[in-house]
Amino acid sequence: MTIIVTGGAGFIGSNFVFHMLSRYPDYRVVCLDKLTYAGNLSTLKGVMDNPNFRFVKADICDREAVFQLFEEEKPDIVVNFAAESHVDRSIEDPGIFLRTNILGTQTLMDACCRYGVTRYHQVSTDEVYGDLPLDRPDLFFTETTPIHTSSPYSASKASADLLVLAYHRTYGLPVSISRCSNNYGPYHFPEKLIPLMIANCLNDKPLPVYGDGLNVRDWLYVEDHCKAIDLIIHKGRVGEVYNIGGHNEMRNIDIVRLICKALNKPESLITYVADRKGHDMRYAIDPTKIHNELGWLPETMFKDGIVKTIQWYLDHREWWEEIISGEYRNYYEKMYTNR
Ligand code: NAD
Ligand code: TDX
Repeated sequence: MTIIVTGGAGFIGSNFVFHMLSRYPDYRVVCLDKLTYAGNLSTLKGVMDNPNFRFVKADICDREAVFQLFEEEKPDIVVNFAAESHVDRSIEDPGIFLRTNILGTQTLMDACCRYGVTRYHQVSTDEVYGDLPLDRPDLFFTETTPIHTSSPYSASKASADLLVLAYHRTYGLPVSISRCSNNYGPYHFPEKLIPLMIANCLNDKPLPVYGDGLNVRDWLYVEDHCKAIDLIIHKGRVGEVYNIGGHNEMRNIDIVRLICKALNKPESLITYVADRKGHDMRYAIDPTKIHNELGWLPETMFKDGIVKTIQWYLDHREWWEEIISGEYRNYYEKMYTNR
């Protein structure tokens, strides 16, 4: 069995590569990644010498490179994690999001059609459903909730989802889609809420909370997401969408306070800054379908996962310090100075 994992040098993709190599010692795992600002080869150093692993630097929009790789590897399964993934960057510069997230998906699926891939899996997001109001805790996203996007990022992911379903209907490509809630865990890029707050706390820097900090996200430990995708690509029904989430809703401000407490830093570091444009209020996934059909349930409770995650950032300072000392500094200044 050969699996191509795109975006495997990023946060969730790398965790998925580790999961697959250890769970299926007889599988070949090929990572295709452009190594954008969000991709890190150092993340994959522990598997580079594994004979079942191959890394290829390429853009999923580069037809020639993608078709060449499919010709060489004849993959059985393709799992597409490759994407521009940060909402704030999509607000500043939507173009690259449309290119990678939509046209890149098309290129991969064209190659899947040509080479008879038996499963194309699209890693999507709960953000395609838009947001829920804070005063309706009884409401959750199901797979039939209408698509209703807020940011260029979520619009690009929703467009890709529609294209994936169209390739299934029109060309008979055996596809599946998963829509997951917010992930956290090792190798999460420091531009995102949890790692940003951990890194800033450790450097005694202000903790920039958007708006009033009352927005709610539904957090899932990254390994649980990887296990869910593993189940879907092996046992999930073709042509179906599966929501993934662990009923773990938290307000942003409560996460930031928890991180301060865990690192023994004063809450006076918290700084309220201008809100994100179009900021979604609440995400909440109903994971009944994947539970009933595939028996998936999250295994890591947030109280344990966040302790493990904070410890990981303490133990891997060199990984994130290298990132935040490079080009990332310009990004941080642009996004946060005088905000
Ligand atoms: P990430 O930004 O950490 O990693 C993205 C990876 O894709 C990087 O390695 C990058 O180099 C690569 N990449 C970007 N453009 C590429 C291109 N044109 N060609 C090849 N590689 C390219 O992202 P992540 O947080 O790991 O998210 C992975 C996927 O999961 C995305 O599709 C995202 O939409 C989805 N998702 C993320 C979350 C979350 O909480 N992080 C939740 C639900 C869904
Ligand atoms: O500095 C910050 N301050 C702040 O208050 C940052 C970076 C974020 N926030 C808020 C915005 C959100 O309400 O924290 C919340 C989480 O923000 P992000 O980490 O940027 O994640 P989010 O916008 O929820 O999107 C994430 O989950 C869905 C991923 O980045 C997406 O790729 C995924 O699809």
